[in-house]
Amino acid sequence: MATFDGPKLAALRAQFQRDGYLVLQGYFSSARIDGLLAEVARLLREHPLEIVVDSRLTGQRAWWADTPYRETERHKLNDLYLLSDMVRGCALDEPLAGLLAALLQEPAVLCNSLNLGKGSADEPHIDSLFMTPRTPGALAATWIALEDVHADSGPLTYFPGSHRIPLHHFSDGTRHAIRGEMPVWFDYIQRELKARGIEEQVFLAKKGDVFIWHSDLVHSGSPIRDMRCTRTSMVCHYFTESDTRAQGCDLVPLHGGYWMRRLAQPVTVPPEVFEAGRRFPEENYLARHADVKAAVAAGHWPSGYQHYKLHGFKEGRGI
Ligand SMILES: O=C(O)CCC(=O)C(=O)O
Ligand SMILES: [Fe+2]
Repeated sequence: MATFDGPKLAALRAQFQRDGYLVLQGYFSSARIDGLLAEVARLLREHPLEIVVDSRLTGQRAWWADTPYRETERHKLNDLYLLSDMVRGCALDEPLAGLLAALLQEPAVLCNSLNLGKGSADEPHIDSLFMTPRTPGALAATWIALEDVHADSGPLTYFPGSHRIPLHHFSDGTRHAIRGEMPVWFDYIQRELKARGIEEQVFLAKKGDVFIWHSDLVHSGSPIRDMRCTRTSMVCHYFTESDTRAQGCDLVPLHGGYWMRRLAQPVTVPPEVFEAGRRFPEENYLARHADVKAAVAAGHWPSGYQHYKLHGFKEGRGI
């Protein structure tokens, strides 16, 4: 098992500050990764109505039970960490959690996980555009290779040192992406990368390698040249303890860090689905919509489900 003593941690931190990323070769053993893959398969079998999936083919978000084209593996399985001790145990593996704390300069809070069966083909971006930390820079990501990466599978790419490019501000004054303004961000970043002579690097990972990147490091899932190639991986994001406490998040301690206990991403499905015998997740719906919860408590609605059926679905409220 990898361990990081004081001098090693300091050296890794200096490297991360300079380059915006770290590679931990062979951090996880092959057996550990096999255990994680078996756990993912088990979760899909046992929790098809809890796992929220973004399909790369249809652009739709749905529960695994309702995900079309499952066999293509072109989807992101969101937040398996919410359901699994083993996933949390890998994302906050003890030495890794210590390293993340050294990089973030305070305990790391695991706040999402994504499991991919294929390359993401994500355009170059920085994660702080979409998961904008309260404190600039207070976000890190880990990327775990669950198999050896083939050059044609759409490997992860990154731009060393690009995290030092000053952050772009959108027209509302924030650092959070506005979809229609992304071409402006893209032009800005291309210009800055060119001016600094920063070139794209391809990460041809081996099973068990871990890549850690900074909140503002430019990276991408390169185009997939051979659609038959899988590229099984797990990505996790971490905010800091002080930022998440300031936002009132529910934090559960693990290995010197925390994982954020929260609801899964919201999904909308036609209410008829629940007439056919599927259980409506009443508690989640009420927890997500305080106004409905209050209306049910006051007797204005018999249940959250009745509200969803008559209004919530049409209003686009998530379950
Ligand atoms: O695995 C990849 O291709 C990149 C995923 C990514 O950029 C992310 O989850 O932030
Ligand atoms: Fe990303």
